[in-house]
Amino acid sequence: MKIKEIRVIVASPGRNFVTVKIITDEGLYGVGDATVNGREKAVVAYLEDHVIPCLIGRDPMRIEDIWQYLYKGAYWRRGPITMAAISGIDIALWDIKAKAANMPLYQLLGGASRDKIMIYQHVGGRDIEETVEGVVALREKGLVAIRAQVSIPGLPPIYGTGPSTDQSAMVQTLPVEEVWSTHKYLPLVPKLFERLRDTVGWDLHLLHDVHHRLTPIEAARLGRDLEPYRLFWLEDAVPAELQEGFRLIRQHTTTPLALGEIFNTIYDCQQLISEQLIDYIRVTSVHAGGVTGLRRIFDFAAIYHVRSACHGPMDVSPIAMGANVHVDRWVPNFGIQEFSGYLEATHEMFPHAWEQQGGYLVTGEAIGHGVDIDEKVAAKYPYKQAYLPIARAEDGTLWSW
Ligand code: EZ4
Ligand code: CO
Repeated sequence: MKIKEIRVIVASPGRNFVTVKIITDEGLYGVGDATVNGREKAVVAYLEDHVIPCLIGRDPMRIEDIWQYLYKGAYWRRGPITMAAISGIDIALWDIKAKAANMPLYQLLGGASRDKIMIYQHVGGRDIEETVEGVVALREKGLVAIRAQVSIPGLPPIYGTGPSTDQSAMVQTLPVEEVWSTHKYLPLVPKLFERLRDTVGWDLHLLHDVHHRLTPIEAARLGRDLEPYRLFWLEDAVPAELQEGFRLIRQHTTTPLALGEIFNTIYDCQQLISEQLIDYIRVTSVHAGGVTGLRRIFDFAAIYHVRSACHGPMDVSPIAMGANVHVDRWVPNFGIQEFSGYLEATHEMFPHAWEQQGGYLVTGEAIGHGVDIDEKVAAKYPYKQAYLPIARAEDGTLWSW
C-alpha cells in the first residue's frame, strides 16, 4: 500500500478546523485533525509545503517511521505547529491501519480496558447563583463530573468564567482584550465551591480551570482553600514552562493538579510527571503527536501514578476526539476526558461513531477511529480568521491565560 494523495481541508463549522485526509493507492483513506486554534493557516502551510511532498509514495503502515521522519528529520523539533502537523498525519495513519486490520482503533492499541469513558463538561456563570444553577442542570442530564467557573464581580465576564459555555461567542476577527484580577479572583473561587457542595452534595466530581493565571504561591493558597470541597482537580494553575514551579504548589496542598492542554511532547511534562508534581496529564491527540504521542506520554505517566485526561474543548475536532476516546478506551491509567460538546454544524461536517451517553462517551464499534469528514458540508463553511481573547490585568499588564 502506498500514500497516493494527502489533502488539507480547512473549514469553519462554528469553529475553524484543519483536517488531513490521506488517500492510499488501494482506495483506503484516513482522516486526522491538525487544528491549532488561532494559528490554523501556519499548520496548513507547514503541511502543504513541507510535509505532504515528503510522504507521497510512502507505505502508510509505517506509522512510527513516518512519525520519526517528521520529528527528527525536520531538524527543528517540537513546537505547536510542527507537532500539530505530525499529529494530523499520525491520526490519519492510525485510522488507515485500523481500517486495514478491520478493527476499531482501540482493538489495535491492545483492546478495551473499560466500557465507557467518563467525561467532564463546563459550566460558567455571571455570579455564583448562575453557576450553581448550571451545574444542577448538567447533573440532571446525567453528568458525573463538571467544571465550574464564575465571573469576577466588578469585572466583565472573561473567557473561561461565564456566562456562556458556547465558546463560539468568544471568537472574534482580532483578539478581544479582557480584564483580569488575581486579587478579586482568589477569595471568590472557594465560595463558589462551598455553595456547590452545599447544593449538590459529595457524589458529583467538581473541577476548576485557572487558565494559567496564577503564580505558584497563589496557586498553593487556592489549592489549600479548596481542600474542604474535595475537587477532582485544579487545572492549569500556573503556566508550566518552569516545571519545577509546581514543587511549591505540591508542598502546600492535597488538591489534585491537572496540566498539559498546550503541551506538544513528553519533554514538556517529563519533570512534572517524574517528580509526581501533577495528578493528571492533559495532552490531547491533535497537539501532542497523535495516537503515537499520547501512547508514549501516558505509558510514561503510568509509572508515576499520573492519569490521562485529554483536552477536549470545541476546537479539538470530532476527529481528534475520536482518536482520544479510542486511546481512553485502552489506556490503563485513564483519568477522565474533557468534552465540551460541539455546535450542530460541527457534528454535520464530521460524522462520528463515538457518542455521548449521559456522563460518558462510548467509542462505538466502527473500524478505524470512526470519524469522517463530509467534504461537501465543509465547502459550505469557509475559513474565517478568528482568535480567542487576550487577558490584561486592571493596570493593562498583559496576563497569562
Ligand atoms: O482554552 O481550547 O480546558 N479547556 C480549555 C479550553 C482552551 C481552548 C484554547 O483553544 O481551557 O477552553
Ligand atoms: Co483548560
